[in-house]
Amino acid sequence: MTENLRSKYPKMNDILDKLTLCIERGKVDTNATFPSDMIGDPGADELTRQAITQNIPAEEILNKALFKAMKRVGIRFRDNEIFVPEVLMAAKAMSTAMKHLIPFFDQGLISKKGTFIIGTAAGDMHDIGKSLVAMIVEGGGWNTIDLGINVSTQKFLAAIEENPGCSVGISALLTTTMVNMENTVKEIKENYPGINVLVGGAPVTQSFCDDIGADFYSPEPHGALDFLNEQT
Ligand code: B12
Repeated sequence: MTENLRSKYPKMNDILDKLTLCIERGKVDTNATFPSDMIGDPGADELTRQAITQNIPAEEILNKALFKAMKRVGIRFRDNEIFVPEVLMAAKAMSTAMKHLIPFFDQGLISKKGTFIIGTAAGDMHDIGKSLVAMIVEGGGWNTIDLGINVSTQKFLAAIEENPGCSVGISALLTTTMVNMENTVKEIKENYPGINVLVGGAPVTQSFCDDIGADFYSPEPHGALDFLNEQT
């Protein structure tokens, strides 16, 4: 640990704790200038490589650092302690660390909890909230497929067909596209009754969720992750 980190976090002596902190704070690598109080410290990139070199099992790196950090990020975002830019930086650090773990997934040494497909309702170009949900859910250990914005019902159905047993998230930011969300939910429920459909976005409410027959509503991403984890 550098002097800088040691003085700030005197009890932090485990590499996984350091990695957790780097992801939570969005410290990508040594050269990163964000966050400013960690300039020059090793980041998620170096610490993940170091953990692998020290033969720490990939699953342990994932559970005790990456997922732990993103869980904290989700909770802090929910509680308004951090905001969109901090979540984006944490997600960047997380994906930097994940790149080193991909070979372990490929070898079947670690696995994801399930598949979560998410997209913004047809006609809706708003991206930010949907992407935050995707990042927090992915950071919670779910294989997350982001279909993007303006996603037609057909595209959702095709993705479900390709990923049996998945869960689906739909985001809408416009009152006009809430109607499209409703149609998509109906089609999904008619064709795949067992699939859980989560809905969200600024104009969406619990009563709207109930009315359209969706399974879960949350005003923030961590709620979605909790719901998905409860289903496993
Ligand atoms: C940024 C923005 C844009 C950007 C979008 C850029 C992008 N890459 O996303 C641009 C400029 C493109 C845009 C365009 C338009 N916009 Co706009 N936009 C906004 C704005 C300012 C912020 C939206 C946002 O990103 N919020 C931040 C994110 C983090 O919040 P969020 O999306 O709600 O997501 C959170 C939760 O809702 C939840 N969540 C979201 N999705 C999901 C999904 C699931 C499954 C779950 C569980 C949770 C969840 O988690 C997220 C994180 O906490 C809002 C105003 C506002 N303050 O909300 C207007 C707003 C949504 N826009 C509006 C309008 C009218 C438009 C336009 C029609 C404007 C125009 N005349 O062209 C177009 C529509 C284009 C289209 N067809 O979609 C209106 C909608 C009014 C309405 N009631 O329908 C708003 C409310 C502004 C206003 N007050 O008039 N917009």
